[in-house]
Amino acid sequence: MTAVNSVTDLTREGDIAVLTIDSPPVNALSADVRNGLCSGAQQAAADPAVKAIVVICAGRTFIAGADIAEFGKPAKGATLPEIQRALEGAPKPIIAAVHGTALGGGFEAALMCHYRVAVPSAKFGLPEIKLGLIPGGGGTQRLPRLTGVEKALDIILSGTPFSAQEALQWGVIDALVEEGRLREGALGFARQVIDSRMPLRKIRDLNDKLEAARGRPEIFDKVRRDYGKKFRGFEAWQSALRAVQAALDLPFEDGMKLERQAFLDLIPTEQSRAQRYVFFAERKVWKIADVPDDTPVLPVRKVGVIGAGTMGGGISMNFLNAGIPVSIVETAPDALERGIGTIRRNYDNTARRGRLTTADVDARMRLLSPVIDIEAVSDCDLVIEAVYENMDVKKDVFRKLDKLAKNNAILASNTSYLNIDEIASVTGRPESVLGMHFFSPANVMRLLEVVRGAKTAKPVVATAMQLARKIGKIGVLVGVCHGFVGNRILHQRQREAQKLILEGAMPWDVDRVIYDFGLPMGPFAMSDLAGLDIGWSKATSTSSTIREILCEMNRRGQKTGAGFYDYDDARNAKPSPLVEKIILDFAAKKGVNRRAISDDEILERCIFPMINEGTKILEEGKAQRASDIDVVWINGYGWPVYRGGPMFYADLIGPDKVLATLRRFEATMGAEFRPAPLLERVVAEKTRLQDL
Ligand code: 3H9
Repeated sequence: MTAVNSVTDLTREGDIAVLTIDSPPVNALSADVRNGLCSGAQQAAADPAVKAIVVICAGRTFIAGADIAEFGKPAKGATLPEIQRALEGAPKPIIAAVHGTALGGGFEAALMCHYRVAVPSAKFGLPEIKLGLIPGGGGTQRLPRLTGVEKALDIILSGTPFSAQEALQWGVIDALVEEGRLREGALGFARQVIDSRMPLRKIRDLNDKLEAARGRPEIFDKVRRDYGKKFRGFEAWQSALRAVQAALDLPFEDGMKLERQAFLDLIPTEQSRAQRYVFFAERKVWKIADVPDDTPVLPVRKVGVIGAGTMGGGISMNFLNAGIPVSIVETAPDALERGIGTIRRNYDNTARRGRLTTADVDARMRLLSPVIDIEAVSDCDLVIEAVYENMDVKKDVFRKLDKLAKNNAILASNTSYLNIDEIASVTGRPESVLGMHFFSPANVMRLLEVVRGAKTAKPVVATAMQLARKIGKIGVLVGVCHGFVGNRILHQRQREAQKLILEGAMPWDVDRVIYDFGLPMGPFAMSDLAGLDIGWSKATSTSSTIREILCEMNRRGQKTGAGFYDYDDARNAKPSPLVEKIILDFAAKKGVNRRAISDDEILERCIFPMINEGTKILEEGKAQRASDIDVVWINGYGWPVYRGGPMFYADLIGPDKVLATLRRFEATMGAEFRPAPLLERVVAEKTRLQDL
């Protein structure tokens, strides 16, 4: 064995050279890996005893892409054209042997090889679009030549990996080899290449699939239609379309140049910087300063869910999907039946869309035990309370759970605002209590706030985080405070939105600004969707807010066909002249002198207090790091990923600007805008919020 460099070595098996890359954790194409790949291939090619070369990776995966952490830094090491010359231009056949995930630049390197083999569990993909980029190593030029333009566009724009079986079917790989025996399989394939004198197959020379798409602009029109909505606000996808178009229109080398330039142009954009930041942020959330990775976790074999309402049902589905049995508890049989019916219907709908088989649905439903008696959760390892949001009701449930739950069971509350420590205080085991705050719809939304109480034990925290991962959520550890991280910040925006419509804006003005900023909907459309009557009661309503007035008029949101907006039968929203009048009358009654409010003010009034609240949360230690706050807002509230989350966004526009604006607002509108001392410090020290 010869070491090519610190991460690559070369061995020989008879007349076949094996170039192995070993750069944990994911063999990303760092400068060292690029150098090793390049010189290793050159050395093997120069060896007269070698007739074919296998490129393979050690560890858990084939090259999983470029090293994202290197982007934006001065270029070092072998360039892509050099790698291309060393692989595709090699005078001897090169075979890529793939296991794990061949993604991005890793997949592109495999496409530079003459042949590809993979184990059945391998996956392939071009996820660059998720980083605000396009493939920059020839993916947009080579893939369409293999799969055809339509399939390639789908792979590039969705960024979703595909299986080795699909790769074989679409002509992306040449053979599947036995699982666990990649090296032997690849060597066997190489032998065949040598013995049958198979040619040096270069994808760049293939033309048939491109020919089939030439003169068919409707392919691109359809993709624009299909992806237009998904990519609202995103920039990179247009470059991806142009690059694939170039594969059709330009000679290969010119297409490569166009792709490369577009890739390089995207690297420094705010969108790509934000998306790369989010990539790392979503991986940092799992790291908890004082709960090391080796903290023991408690086995969770069975889960109890108290409450079969919308939240309880959605929460249960997460565990059923992961194969964990659930006992779901309601006090009344009809409520229980309704809850179970909703779960069944949700699954049936998914099956109708082809995303589950009926057998899958049945298997999940078999794991669900509907029960009336709370005693039934006494054998559960985790019990999640999802009852009415009221401290007394919750305390009552926890008193019962304390009596009947087994030793060491984790007792979790799904509260969205209430004090976990107070809830824990009614039990004799506060160390086993924590919050698991799911977001509605709980079976769909990716975010889970794991709320750590003052006494929550470390293994309990570690278990909740591990479970989050197991059920496909992104778990973010937060501390006890009103509304935790997400809703506490949301409150700032909601308050300003309400003030703005009194001062001069209309709900649809505020919503338009927030929507155009990139969120899925504005605060008023969101209220209409959720129902204006959450927490409202007719008995105590005194027409003291616009919301109360609307509820009193039975304008309670989409479900009643009217709220801040009027809705038609298809639930399309229209600005309501009646609501406009209600707002004007209400403002007049309050003696408010309405004024024109600019879109800029709407945005700053809604967003800057959120940023300020984020820094307060950090000051108080209720979130571990600024990027966790961003992960919460991206995954729980639809903050556009291309703006990186509120804290990252503050850095983009400048913390000094945020501070100055808050000070100006404070001077005219009061203490709600008073800047957090931490924000002042960041500005004074010229540091970044995202690094907190
Ligand atoms: C690209 O290739 C551009 C080209 O077209 C043009 C130029 C050639 N770079 O996710 P995990 C780290 S763009 C640097 O927890 P899993 C990650 O931060 C790139 N670091 O594991 C984490 O570090 P830590 C296209 C990376 O098993 C550790 O590895 N490729 C990279 O759940 C483990 O990661 C992609 O976008 C990277 N490329 O999933 C693929 N990838 O331990 C991105 C991972 O310190 N990667 N790390 O927290 C993934 O999708 C997943 O990481 C993967 C493994 C599926 C590979």
